[in-house]
Amino acid sequence: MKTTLYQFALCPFCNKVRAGLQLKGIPFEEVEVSPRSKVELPALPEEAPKKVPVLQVGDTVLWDSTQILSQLDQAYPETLRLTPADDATRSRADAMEQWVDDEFIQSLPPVLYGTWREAAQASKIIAKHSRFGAGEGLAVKVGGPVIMHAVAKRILKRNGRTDAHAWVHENLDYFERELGERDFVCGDALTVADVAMHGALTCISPFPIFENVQSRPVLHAWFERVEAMKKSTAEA
Ligand SMILES: N[C@@H](CCC(=O)N[C@@H](CS)C(=O)NCC(=O)O)C(=O)O
Repeated sequence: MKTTLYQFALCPFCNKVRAGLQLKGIPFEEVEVSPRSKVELPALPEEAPKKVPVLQVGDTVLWDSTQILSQLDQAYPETLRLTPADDATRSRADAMEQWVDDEFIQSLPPVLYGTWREAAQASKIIAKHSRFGAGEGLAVKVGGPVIMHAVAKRILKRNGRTDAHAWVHENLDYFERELGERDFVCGDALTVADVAMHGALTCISPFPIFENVQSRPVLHAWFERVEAMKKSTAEA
């Protein structure tokens, strides 16, 4: 069945779905969506927000990263299962996936573009990876830092935070504590919780903050473990 992922290259939710597809060994095509017009998106039902990721499997259009991952287990039952079968493990995996989506991903923009220097650097990285038209790309490089800086400040304020880096560090500490000495968040088997965190971290890998991930032995070892699984699925 032809499978197409409609995405923004640097969207954490899209990276989550991409990681899920790769870990399951499902071949797929990627379509980079224009951030403003989103003209590349297939026709969506009325109830679906005009957001990425969108996944088209044959004639079926799926949206929302969490929904997509759980539907993939049903659509491709013969591939690696990402949603645990037993209720207790399932609820832990779901809770951690939600923590990544609602808390961890929220804390990223302020470290990616909280200072003017970070915002200027981030806008160049974003313009390079995104499908902006020539004029739009230039506008992102020039005007982007101002908008990004304002967004970062607003997110910090809304969450009652003043120090963006301390917030992300607290979140990385929390994830490492939850991982403990396990190979994966829920134990020996990889679940949607690992896929969500791996996607979010892949998305920040082009940015300087990623050095903090690599300098944490526990987190780094876990990240590489998931990477290795992706590679071995691709080679199989
Ligand atoms: N809950 C959704 C969130 C998706 C989302 O917020 N996507 C953003 C990109 S990171 C988007 O498409 N934004 C474009 C817009 O809101 O116009 C999911 O998990 O897929």
